[in-house]
Amino acid sequence: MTDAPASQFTPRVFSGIQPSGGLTLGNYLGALKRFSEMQNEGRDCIYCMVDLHAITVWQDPDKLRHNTRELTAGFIASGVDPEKSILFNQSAVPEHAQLAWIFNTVARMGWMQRMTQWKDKAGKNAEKASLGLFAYPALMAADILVYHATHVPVGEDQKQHIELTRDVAAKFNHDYGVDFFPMTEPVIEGAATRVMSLRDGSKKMSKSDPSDASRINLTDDADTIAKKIRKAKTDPDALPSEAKGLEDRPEARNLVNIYAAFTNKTVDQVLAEVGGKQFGEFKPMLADLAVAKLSPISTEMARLLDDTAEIDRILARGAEQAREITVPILKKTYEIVGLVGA
Ligand code: AQP
Repeated sequence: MTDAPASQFTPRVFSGIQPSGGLTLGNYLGALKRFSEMQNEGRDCIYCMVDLHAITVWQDPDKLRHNTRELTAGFIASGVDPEKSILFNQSAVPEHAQLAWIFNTVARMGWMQRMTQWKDKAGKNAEKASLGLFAYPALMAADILVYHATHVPVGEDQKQHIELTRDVAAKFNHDYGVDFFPMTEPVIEGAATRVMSLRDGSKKMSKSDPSDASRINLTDDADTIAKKIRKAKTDPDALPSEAKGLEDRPEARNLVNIYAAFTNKTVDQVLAEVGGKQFGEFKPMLADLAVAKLSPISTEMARLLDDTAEIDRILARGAEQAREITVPILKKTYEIVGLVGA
């Protein structure tokens, strides 16, 4: 009665993105592009602006409001259709935080201390980090399990948090002698599950990196995108003709992965086309491709952001739809735990 396989549950996809800054190419290729593909495969999809996660590090309130609406516009402009998927912000569905409290009592301190994102973000200053940042993975487990979600599309960096979500579900099921929460499966697919910084091939591209040159923002104009790619760190060698030749060349591998993800090709297929080329020739090809793929998204985001009232309406409707699922699951959880009056 501990490991309720995802296959016993109605298939349901859940994922989220923090409104902690502007969207990056990493968020697009690692998450958003996959989100709209899964929706178009006819799956039952729920996507969330995880604003409660964002405030685990300081956010200026006005910027947080703006970023939440901009992120919503980014989802829609990337192909997530609010008529097909449920789209909302986390704080508007209180069951996420309520279930997270229960999971705070299930998860163990040692589990949280082992999370690499906690170690990276709290760094040497763990004493000064917020309690919320430490408990972040328990809230993430609640985000997923309050829908009994069976599949979570994420980038490689979130794999450890999904494993922790499975640990929380298994311990809850075991402690209370039930098969209530599923063993959610991560979906980590494609050539760009870990897009790296353009300035340092060993670091993830991130919206909160202090260097703007390290990332491509979805709101960057064509000239800025081309300039950032032209200036991306590389090595002096020509591109190899097989993926094996990219081992120990993290910056070269990153640019080829990005090209492959945009064209839905494998790295070997891309290298069969561009192997032997110098970066002086490959970078303009990549820049043209990135501009062609991202410009329509940034134009559509700007158009959507002209009408914030409409964005707020979409979020409010999504929250109502989400609560049709979360209210009964939280009620049942309270009953299992023995909380009176649920
Ligand atoms: N560089 C990346 N490559 C592939 N996927 C990525 N994701 C983020 N960066 C990359 C995926 O995007 C989704 C949303 O991530 P998030 O915003 O909730 O948090 P994050 O992973 O911490 O992203 P950032 O950009 O690094 O945000 P900050 O700087 O605020 O911490 C996830 O599926 C993630 O895997």
